[in-house]
Amino acid sequence: YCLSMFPYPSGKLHMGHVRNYTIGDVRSRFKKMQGFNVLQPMGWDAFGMPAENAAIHHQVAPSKWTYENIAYMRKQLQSLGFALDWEREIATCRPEYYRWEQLLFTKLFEKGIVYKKLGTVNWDPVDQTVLANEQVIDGRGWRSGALVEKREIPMYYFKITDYAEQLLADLDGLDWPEQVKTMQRNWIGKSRGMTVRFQVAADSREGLPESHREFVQVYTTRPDTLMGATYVAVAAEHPLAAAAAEGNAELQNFIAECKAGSVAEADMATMEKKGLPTGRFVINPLNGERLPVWVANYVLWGYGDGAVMAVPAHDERDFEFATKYGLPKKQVVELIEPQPYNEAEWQEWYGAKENTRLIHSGEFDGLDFQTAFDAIGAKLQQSGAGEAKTQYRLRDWGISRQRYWGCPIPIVHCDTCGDVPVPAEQLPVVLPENVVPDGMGSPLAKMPEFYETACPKCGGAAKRETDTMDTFMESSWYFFRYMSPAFSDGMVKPEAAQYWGAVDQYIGGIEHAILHLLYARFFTKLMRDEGLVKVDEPFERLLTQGMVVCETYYRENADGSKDWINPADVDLTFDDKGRPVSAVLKADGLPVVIGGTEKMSKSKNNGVDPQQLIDAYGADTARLFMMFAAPPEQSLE
Ligand code: OVT
Repeated sequence: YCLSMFPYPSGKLHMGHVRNYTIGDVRSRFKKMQGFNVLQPMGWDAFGMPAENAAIHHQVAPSKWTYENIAYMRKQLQSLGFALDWEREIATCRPEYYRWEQLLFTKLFEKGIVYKKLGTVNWDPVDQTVLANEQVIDGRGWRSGALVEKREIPMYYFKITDYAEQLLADLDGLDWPEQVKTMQRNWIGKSRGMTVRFQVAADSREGLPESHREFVQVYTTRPDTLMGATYVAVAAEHPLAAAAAEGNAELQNFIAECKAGSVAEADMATMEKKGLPTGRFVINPLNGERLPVWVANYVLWGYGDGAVMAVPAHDERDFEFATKYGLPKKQVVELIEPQPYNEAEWQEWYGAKENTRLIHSGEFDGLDFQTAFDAIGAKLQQSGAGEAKTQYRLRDWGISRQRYWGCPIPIVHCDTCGDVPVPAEQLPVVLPENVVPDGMGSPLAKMPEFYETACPKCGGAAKRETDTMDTFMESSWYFFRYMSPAFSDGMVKPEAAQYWGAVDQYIGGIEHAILHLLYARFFTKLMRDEGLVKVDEPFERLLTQGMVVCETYYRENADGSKDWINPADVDLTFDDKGRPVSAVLKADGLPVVIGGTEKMSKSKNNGVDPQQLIDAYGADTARLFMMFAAPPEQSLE
């Protein structure tokens, strides 16, 4: 079973596709010539925002746009002569496909593996719509330009955290690039650490709710540095922050600012760290020291306890924060071969856990990391101030999207019976096609003919869920569907699943190293636990192909902005090593600037259309070029 990642039907094939599918075809042919019975299917990852965006721009229904793109791209793939089994073609936007995803969803909902909770989304107050993270540009909606707000709305989640340990452990047995396995390990982020409770000082309890009156609880992977804690930082949403903000306008404004900020993980990592003191204090359980509590924008609510202990001397982020706000740094770990400790500048070894010993830590002085971890842990446990805890960085997977072009979530909301999963015999919940979204709100939520229904339990008037699923849902099991694409009794025919097992060779871009590959692994385990398949892992071997890159060309405008020029519109002169030395625009013969070599993209307008290559030189030449010009894992010019 040789599989290349199936394409989004975005319009026409690009060089990344041609490369991906050529590599797969070569591999398939090789195994065929060795006498294997090879399965090499193709299909379409057909739901998603590009179809909705096209609909908004060109006033065409997402379904029409999608089916036309599929027809065109299928023709292109056929003209390239790939040995694909077209009888197994699937499109994920077809009810015959997504009904099985809906069935699995309802079964998992009944088991509690799918559940509902409040989640935070980006809200565009002008377009009255939820925005995906990539639709928020500098804190503003991409269409309206309005300042984006955060909103809490009910959403459905998959309990992927229940599978964190398996997802981590099973990586060891996979024949995958080590780099991809490392990325998955880091994403899952298993850590051994400790829960520590700092008592709230007697004079700092005013206005605190019962649940948070006694302690501020934190999680740390470095309990050995507890004596070096110099402050505690809490999230803007923490009850202590709220209590401290009573009558403190500055703090109130700061809290509001934090709450409005981005929820995207990438933004959290790069944003400027800011904070304000609350005027409240907690007590270090190890030495009784009084520590100030700060509100900080880098501490997330809904992530652990929404509070962290800060050890500026041994944590780079705390170091940065303490330097900025003049908070003390207290060194409590030193290298066994001592090095001078400089309070002004961070050194790599400050965070070290090896070849170190504790200092300025009283009875724990001289201990190495592990001994200190255990000894401090025992002491905290004795006094009830903490205990060891293994934690994962992985969060549950929120799959609700307030979008039209996606798989409907098969839930009915009934005032009497609550959230009722749609019974199997009433599936699929069909997405109405031929709808042209206008970018304002969710189209399904404006269609009573879709959402008005009867409760499957009590028969009373009820309302269908109008959110659709994350498109990563469809790509999490398509490789099983290819095994029996027309099976009308479930996701996959048992005999077919038995025969094909797992994908032997999977091929695709490195951009899917984390999410797609993790979700597909998770789905495989869910399907296994439902008795649908027998394998633990979906992809035995993985090849991550390199990027297709090209020079960029541009002219600079008076205001410093750049007009990117497509390589097809440029004439080049080369040096004796074949490197381009000068470039002119074909249209006017005047020079253009040669920029760097970068991944082909729309934004840099440096994509070379593979169709031109095929038309000029033929499919064989295009394919041969893809294979010889660079090793598959490396970038290709
Ligand atoms: C191309 C690969 C992809 C993937 C496959 C399909 C691109 C490699 C990066 N439906 C999902 C998807 O990714 C997969 C699903 C399993 C989740 C380029 C890009 C530049 C190409 C370019 C040229 C000109 C203009 C713009 C871009 N890459 N390398 N070079 N679908 O349709 O996007 O990772 O394996 O084939 O890609 S997909």
